[in-house]
Amino acid sequence: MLLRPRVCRTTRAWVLRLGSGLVLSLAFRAAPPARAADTHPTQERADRFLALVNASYQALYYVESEAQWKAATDVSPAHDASSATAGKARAAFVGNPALIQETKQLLLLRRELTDLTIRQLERLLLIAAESPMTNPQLTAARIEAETAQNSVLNSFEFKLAGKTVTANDLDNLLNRSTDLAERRAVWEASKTSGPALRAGLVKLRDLRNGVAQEMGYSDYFALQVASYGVTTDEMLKLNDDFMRVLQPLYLQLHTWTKYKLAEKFKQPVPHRIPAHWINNRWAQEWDGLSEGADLTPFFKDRTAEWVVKSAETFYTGLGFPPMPASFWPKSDLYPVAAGSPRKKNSHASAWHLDLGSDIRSLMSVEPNPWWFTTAHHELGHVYYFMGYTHPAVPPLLRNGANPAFHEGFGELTALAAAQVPYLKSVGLLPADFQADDTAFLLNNALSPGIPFIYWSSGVMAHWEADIYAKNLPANEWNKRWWHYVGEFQGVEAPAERGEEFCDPATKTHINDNPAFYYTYAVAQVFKHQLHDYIAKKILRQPPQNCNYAGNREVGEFIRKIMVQGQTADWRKILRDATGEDLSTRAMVEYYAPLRQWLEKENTGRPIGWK
Ligand code: X8Z
Ligand code: ZN
Repeated sequence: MLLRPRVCRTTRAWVLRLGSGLVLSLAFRAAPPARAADTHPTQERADRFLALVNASYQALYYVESEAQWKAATDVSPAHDASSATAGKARAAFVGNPALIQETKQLLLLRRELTDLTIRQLERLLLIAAESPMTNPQLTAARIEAETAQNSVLNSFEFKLAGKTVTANDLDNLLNRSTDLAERRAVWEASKTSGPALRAGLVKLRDLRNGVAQEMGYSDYFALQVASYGVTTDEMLKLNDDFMRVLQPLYLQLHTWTKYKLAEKFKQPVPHRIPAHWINNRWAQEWDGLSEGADLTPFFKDRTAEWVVKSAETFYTGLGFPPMPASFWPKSDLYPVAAGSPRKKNSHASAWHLDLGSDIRSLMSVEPNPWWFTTAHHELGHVYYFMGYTHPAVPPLLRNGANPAFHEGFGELTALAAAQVPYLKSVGLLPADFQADDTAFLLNNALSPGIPFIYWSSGVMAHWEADIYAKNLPANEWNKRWWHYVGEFQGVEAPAERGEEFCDPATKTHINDNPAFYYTYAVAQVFKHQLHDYIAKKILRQPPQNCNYAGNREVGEFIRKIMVQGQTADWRKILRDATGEDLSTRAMVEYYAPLRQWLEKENTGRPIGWK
């Protein structure tokens, strides 16, 4: 949990049975293994050290991941206790002061080391910084507090009118209810986990900051952005730039949406959109408003199993191997049967348990468009795990080039699977389906598309920076949260929300993947760059209307990025693949045709909420 908390277990893995010719045939260019005759003594020292560290890290990682998997899929005091114990065992190794000291000493001699070696050592310091045993009491306290928080989060029971409801139930109700009183009750029920999680989060803020400070970081946010090689201010500026560039489109979408919702609910047009009018519990995406692109009816005869299988077919069609056979029996893919006492985490995640071939996903898939998208996202992670699991990538570097690459592959998969020609080719849409291109582009812009940026780059990034980097007093947390929701998203709570609620804590990541969420915004931008390249340069089709299905050249393009894992700087990997630095260009171009349409629709309406 501590290394890379649970949402997408992007750091976990090892020697996948490279069953596929595809993965084996890689033209992988890592640093060549050093030969005894010409190896410098410092390099030899580092090689011996890293051989031991990689093997032990991988072994302890598996023990911890297995314990965390049990705790997340079947919450119980015994599973929590095992998870905390396994976490402490791993910390005792990766955070060991002798290990930290040797890593630092070797890094002082970096001129005598290969690039691959330096990358492993730097990564090791980041891993150690999550659980530094220079302060064993602090690290143990953090592990215990993280475990306790996950236990509350994963076993929380939502109640609606006195009855227990699942997260899927809440989402399904918000998707279909047109009764504002009912919607408000559902929305309020969805916020009841906040007070239960508040005390734990207050405690964790201090423990996380304390742990980060132990290794010289100013705070926990600074430690997390270090995996991109940037500072907190640089990361916030990057995200603010995304919002600035997309602002004209967002204001048009916001205006169109509030008029649409006011009409739907027969209400006056508000300045800001009431949160319970939107289907998503946090208004992070605005589903269900573009009727011409509603795929719900096409899932009527589909099963949840088909949904997951279709995501695997997306990849096998591109020339990737099937997932390891153990994925199916070991994963936990579907909702817990009604009436079962078992409690499991309700948020989708992908896990690389042994940094090898034990790859699993935790979901609660139902046959609907939302889970179709999410299953494709999760399998994007799975195929990245598989891609960088080979001998040329040491376990320490079996990870996304940066965290946004991982989320970006998930989102790229989801975007590609949302294209009309693709949906026809897999038979979800009938071959003679007459698509309204604008409706589909609008749907994409609403979910996840553009509002998501104001949620991720705006509310989530700034609020977490405030609590970690600026130590915002806990009695101001909820006020600041709703201030940002109003400022960035143009959304408001149905009524005043006092400090007792702790609404940010209702979002999974705030608890179990802290100071990470800006990653999803960077992933959106990155996803569009890859998609733009694939559509224009490989498929030679319009990015808004293209079909990846069965194209081996697309598979090869994706694979070449995936196989590198974290063995090269992410900026170089991106530039080598697309010829570009990180840029919103492709994202802006993707939605350009929609902006004109929205401007026409919004003629005469006041734009925005200020
Ligand atoms: O958490 C996720 C994935 C798992 S990494 C399902 N996502 C974010 C969220 O749900 O808030 C995907 C996009 C945003
Ligand atoms: Zn993900």
